[in-house]
Amino acid sequence: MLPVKEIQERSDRHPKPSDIKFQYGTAGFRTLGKTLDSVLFRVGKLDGKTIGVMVTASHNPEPDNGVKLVDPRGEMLESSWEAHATALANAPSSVAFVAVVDELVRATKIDLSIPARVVYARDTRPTGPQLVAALKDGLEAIKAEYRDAGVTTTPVLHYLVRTINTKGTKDSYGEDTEEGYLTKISDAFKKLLAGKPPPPPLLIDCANGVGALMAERFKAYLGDIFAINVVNADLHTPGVLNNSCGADFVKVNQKLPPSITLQPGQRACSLDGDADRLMYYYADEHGQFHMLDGDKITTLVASYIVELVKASGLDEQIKVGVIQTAYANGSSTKYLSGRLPVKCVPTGVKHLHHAAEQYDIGVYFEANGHGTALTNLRNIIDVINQTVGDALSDAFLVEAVLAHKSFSGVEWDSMYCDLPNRLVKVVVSDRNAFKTEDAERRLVSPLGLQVKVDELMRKYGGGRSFVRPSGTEDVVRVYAEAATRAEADELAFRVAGLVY
Ligand code: NG1
Ligand code: ZN
Repeated sequence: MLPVKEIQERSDRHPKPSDIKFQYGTAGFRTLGKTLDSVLFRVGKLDGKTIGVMVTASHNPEPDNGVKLVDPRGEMLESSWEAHATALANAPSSVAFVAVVDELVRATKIDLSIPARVVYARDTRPTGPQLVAALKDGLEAIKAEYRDAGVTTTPVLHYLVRTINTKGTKDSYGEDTEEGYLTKISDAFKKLLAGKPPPPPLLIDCANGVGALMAERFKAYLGDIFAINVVNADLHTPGVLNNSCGADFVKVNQKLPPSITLQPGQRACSLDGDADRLMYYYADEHGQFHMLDGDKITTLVASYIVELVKASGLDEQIKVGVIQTAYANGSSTKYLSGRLPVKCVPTGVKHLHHAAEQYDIGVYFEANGHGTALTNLRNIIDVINQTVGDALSDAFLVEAVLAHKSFSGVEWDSMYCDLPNRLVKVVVSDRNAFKTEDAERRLVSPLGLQVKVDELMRKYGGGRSFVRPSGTEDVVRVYAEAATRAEADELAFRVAGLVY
């Protein structure tokens, strides 16, 4: 039996704002932190296994907040659950909410005698504690068992969900603690590096977010094999989170955060606000900044894995593949396509992850640095968080591969030359009017718009552009790349002009 009265009473304490319709987007529910209280109350899923709830808005500004739901394997929520979560979040009243819960229990044959189990965490946003309190209230209403993982990174939460669910089984993934996470990743990194000269010290920009806590803690586990220098680690000054620093700032502005100075030849990286995105860069001998984004990481890692597989004579047995989205730089797709299978899927880790599972080793990084490699090769498997993109473990993997290949940033960067590109946001009255096909590379609605985009593209030799609605912000995104910086900018702004 559902504890109807209890759920209804508690739900009344977290009313849904009547003017808002919540959408489960690319990576969960995301909006201004203060409007999300009712969503948090409502997301606690009813099931026997432990699921994760991460309260974060990732790379978005500090006043925003959101929820990412983590399935029992530690991966992103299965898409069939998104519809349920959306219905729960949008029920207009507590009575309607109970009805939706009731329907859900029936439709998914949930056994109410088994308590729901949830582990949750939050990043450092000021609205986090209030949202976690609403979540806790929701979990108590359905008599769930819960564990508060405190303030930690998204990848740590994914790790905890996976380890809790596999504890004591043959699939055990490690100790279900932060220490377990730190030990697993640092031990594997040390094994991967064995016999190689230690990498140069790495500067890590933590976006003034929760990644700083984990980066600091790694120091004690890495000993003297790898020195990390943590910067942008201010977790107290209001307004600094993701502000003029972090992975998204670097990717969008294609420049160094103003707070960082690099010596010629120095390599560094930036995380986002919940430490699941990674952006690398280096200064050349003239001190000039060069960005090494998710596509460059894919290329480095995938090529290295292909070499390993070939060297061990297993290329017939082990299928290696790369998954990209439409945002991957055209040069990276060209470079990779000549060497291994490359697939394009819609934006969002859930699509990438699923496609990567079709290979023995599947590598995916979104251009913005969100990604991982799914593999069965020991050591690599352990240094990479297998459940989700993990900026810190990805950085260790990059360093290990660079050490094996004796590459500096320059050699890595020269694997291919990025096509100049531009990403712009367009605010429209209704982003849901924009529908796409072909892994988001073409518009099917509004009717006739794609024809106009095609016409424009033809004017730019080697130009490519596409339009899609964002799943995390109330905007439409326009991407363009072309042979020169000026052409890429012009194409992007002309296509954006069509979208208004
Ligand atoms: P949307 O807002 O759907 O474009 C953005 C990123 C995704 C992904 C999600 C989740 C771009 C162009 N889009 O999605 O790649 O990382 O956020 O955080 O970078
Ligand atoms: Zn993130």
